[in-house]
Amino acid sequence: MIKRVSVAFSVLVLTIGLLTVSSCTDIEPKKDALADSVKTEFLHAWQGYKTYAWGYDYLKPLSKQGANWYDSSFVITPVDAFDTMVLMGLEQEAQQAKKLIFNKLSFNRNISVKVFEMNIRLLGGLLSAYQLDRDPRFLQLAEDLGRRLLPAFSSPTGMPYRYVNLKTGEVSGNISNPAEIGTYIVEFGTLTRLTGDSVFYKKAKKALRAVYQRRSSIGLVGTTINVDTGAWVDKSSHIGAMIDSYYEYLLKGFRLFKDPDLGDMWKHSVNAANSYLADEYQDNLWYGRVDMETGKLQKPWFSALDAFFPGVLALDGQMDRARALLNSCFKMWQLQGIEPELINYRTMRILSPGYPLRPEIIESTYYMYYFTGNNQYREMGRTYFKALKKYCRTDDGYTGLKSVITKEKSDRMGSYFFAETMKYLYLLFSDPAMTNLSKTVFNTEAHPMFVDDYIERR
Ligand code: DMJ
Repeated sequence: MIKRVSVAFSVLVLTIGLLTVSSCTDIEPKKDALADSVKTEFLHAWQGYKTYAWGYDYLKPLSKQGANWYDSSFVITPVDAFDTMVLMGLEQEAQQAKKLIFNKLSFNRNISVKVFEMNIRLLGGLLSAYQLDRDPRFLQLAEDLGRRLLPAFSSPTGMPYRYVNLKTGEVSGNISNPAEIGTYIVEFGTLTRLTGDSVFYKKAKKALRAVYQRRSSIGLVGTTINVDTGAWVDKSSHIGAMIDSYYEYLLKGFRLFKDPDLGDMWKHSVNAANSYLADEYQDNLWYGRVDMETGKLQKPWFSALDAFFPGVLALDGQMDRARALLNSCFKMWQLQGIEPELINYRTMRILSPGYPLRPEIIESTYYMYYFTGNNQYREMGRTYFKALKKYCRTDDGYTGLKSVITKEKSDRMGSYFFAETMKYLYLLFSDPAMTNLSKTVFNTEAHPMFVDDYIERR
């Protein structure tokens, strides 16, 4: 039985899965020295946030000041960073973050927020924090937020509006997309498990299903949809921005809750994606942008966000595809020594040159290493880490790039750098037994949720 401690560092290895040793421990289980270097760099970034942005949503590392998403702060960086600190064993920093969260975070505010982002970063972060730390205030905040997001799901189709006012429940934004509609089941389902109130799971599942039911005759979904009428607005189909985590949550929802409906939806959806989006070009596997009705290729484009897909394929056991697609992603990274936002994979021309510290390629590399133990993936990780330090490190943290060609820096250290980029790098270099992916599901912001071990610990 797990003992409650101030911040549950000793709990962590138990919770994330050391007790139930992962399947790949016999392959290459050892921790790499780079895990400690990643931790050092995490601390460097956190120090920058503390010095210049304490209490704000995120740090602008070049102008050395904090900034918020809305008129006032939701302390998004500390919430996103907390479970990574726990994972890294940074007790003091986690205590600082925790104190700040409880001092500053409240949701009773007359602000219209983006439902998707509040869910993946804040609700996801608070739920993981609660499951790791057991301080009931994390769960109280999570439940309060969850209830304030519920009015978003009041559309005639059950698909959520994009924005909701946290105080009044007023909604807006009826042209949404599969990702912003279908990325709730992991967090809302966990909230149902922890509170016993089924409303969260039901709303999230209804929304996911509403997208799925509107798939085309060949099984694909489009980019934008009207949540009032259920009519598609943009019928371009792909695995990138605005669709990505819809796929991710079909599989992860199934793994977390063992709900066969989600498993069926995932199976049919991924089969359609593999049939119509996959594009083998000059011996490299990519996933392109096609018409959802005909499957006809519209744009041979691949984005940094699409690089989450090898990880999801690996989680589903589709290792050959996962391996091939990650190799393509790595080629994209190597074009300029760090990953551009968007390329044409047939010409290998860069269409959008920014790099906002994205984690997806690192996330997929972590999954591949976890499942194969092949050192090739740690080598990829070394390449990412070296490039991050070379191009994105500043005196006071890390920042994105405006252009991977010129390497000119932008001025933002988004909270997902702490939640995802550093966490997946750390996990990649840590003993794989630190996590047990048959017991743990990371939400799309890399906040861990646990399959079956937390109800009895409540
Ligand atoms: C994160 O906030 C989440 O991973 C989301 O699903 C999309 N991508 C960003 C980071 O790139």
